[in-house]
Amino acid sequence: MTSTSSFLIVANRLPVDRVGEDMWRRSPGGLVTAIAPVLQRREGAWIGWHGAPDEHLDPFDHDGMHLIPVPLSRQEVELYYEGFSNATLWPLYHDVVATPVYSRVLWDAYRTVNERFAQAAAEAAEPGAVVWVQDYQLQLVPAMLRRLRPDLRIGFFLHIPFPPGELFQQLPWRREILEGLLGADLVGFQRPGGASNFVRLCRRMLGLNHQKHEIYTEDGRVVRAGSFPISVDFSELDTLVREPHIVARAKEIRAELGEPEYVLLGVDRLDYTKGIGQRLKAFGELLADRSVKPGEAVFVQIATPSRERVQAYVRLRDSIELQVGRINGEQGEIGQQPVQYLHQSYGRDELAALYLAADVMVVTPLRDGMNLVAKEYIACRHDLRGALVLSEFAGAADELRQAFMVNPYDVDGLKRTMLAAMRATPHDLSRRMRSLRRRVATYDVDHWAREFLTALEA
Ligand code: GDG
Repeated sequence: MTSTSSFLIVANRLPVDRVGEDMWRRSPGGLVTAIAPVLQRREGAWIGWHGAPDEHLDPFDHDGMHLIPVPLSRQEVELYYEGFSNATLWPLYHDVVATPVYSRVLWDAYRTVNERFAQAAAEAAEPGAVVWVQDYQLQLVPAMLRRLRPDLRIGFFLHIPFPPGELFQQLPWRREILEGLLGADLVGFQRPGGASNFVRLCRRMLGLNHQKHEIYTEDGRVVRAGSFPISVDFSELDTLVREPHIVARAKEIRAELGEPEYVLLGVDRLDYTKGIGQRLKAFGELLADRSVKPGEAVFVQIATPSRERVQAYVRLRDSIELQVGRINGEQGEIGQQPVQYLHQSYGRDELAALYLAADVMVVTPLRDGMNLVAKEYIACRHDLRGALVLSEFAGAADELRQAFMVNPYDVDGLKRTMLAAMRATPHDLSRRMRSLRRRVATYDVDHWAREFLTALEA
């Protein structure tokens, strides 16, 4: 019998990575940074997969957090995680920019694994506990958990976009997903549009009445939907980039790149939703038509390896690497490659130094729940220099109005905007950056977690 907690996080992954036999390190990333302090304060527990298939682990403590591992078999990783989560839901929720796979075998695995997470949460929660379920991999958990434990207060937050009905209706299990989410007391989305899509679908598909964002369920409950835009730990990044070793490293990066006039930067998981091909195409054309002179600018693209066993990601990698090779082959010179492509992941410090070294941060997703990279860049630019080029299709576009906004599907528009960002005056840049920083400093990740939990417990 494990001990029970009054506050639980349920997420696909535990907030730790293994760094050796029984040695763990807190994973990087906003969610963990945001939630860890809340968890420590409330002596809560985190339920999630520990990252290794076919392995059962007992609950353990790390860094003041109680962690409860949920086992997944190798086949479940393939069917539930790589399959239904990342080959069905991920593309469907991102405007079908890749074709979703609809397979009953994948769905069955998704249901089975969601049931296991719900069971684990039901066992770990003390009477009346608050349970916060995270993201698209676990959309059935709220209803499954409520069936097991009607006494709990259950919140759900979706980190990715929630699509309009025209797309969502493709899903053969659309009713089951909506009913799964309705098990929560509060369903949170990144943008107001996601919340409205959800409410409308509940009316249209399930015939439920609602008033604004309060939905009345058949069992007489009221489920609230709302938007809670996630953010970054502004002050942590702001402090980090002022450290001498980061400042020195940023200078060194520019020197290693050959002291170009402009450094452009992209930082993304290698994912087809991020619009990496679109921005490279625009940059390649700027070089080809000599709007940007040889040697004048370098584009650094960090593409962190991601979901490498999912077919669409294998194809994407090939196509990006072909594109980079073409641009460098046609526009480069000996000792001078206009695109520096790095298919690797980096430590926090190196990333911060890159943000500080970049004149233009290029964030061009075709669809994105929020996009934390855009906010991280802003948090790092206390010097009020640097330009953010930002896609209209990122959740962050709602808040970051002073960025150089683009439609990533419009190559000419993208070229014009990237050039405008490069050529902007210091006065224009500092005016924009000051206002962007005010926004991100006020609405940081701590604000996000507090807003959600206050609404859930109200
Ligand atoms: C999902 C939604 C939503 C990237 N490479 C490295 C590295 N990163 C870090 C970035 C940033 C995070 O990963 C990526 O966050 P994003 O928000 O940009 O994108 P997703 O991974 O797609 O996140 C998204 C988010 O959830 C939160 O709700 O905003 O819309 O898709 O923090 O810095 N970090 C390190 N090394 C790398 O190489 N250390």
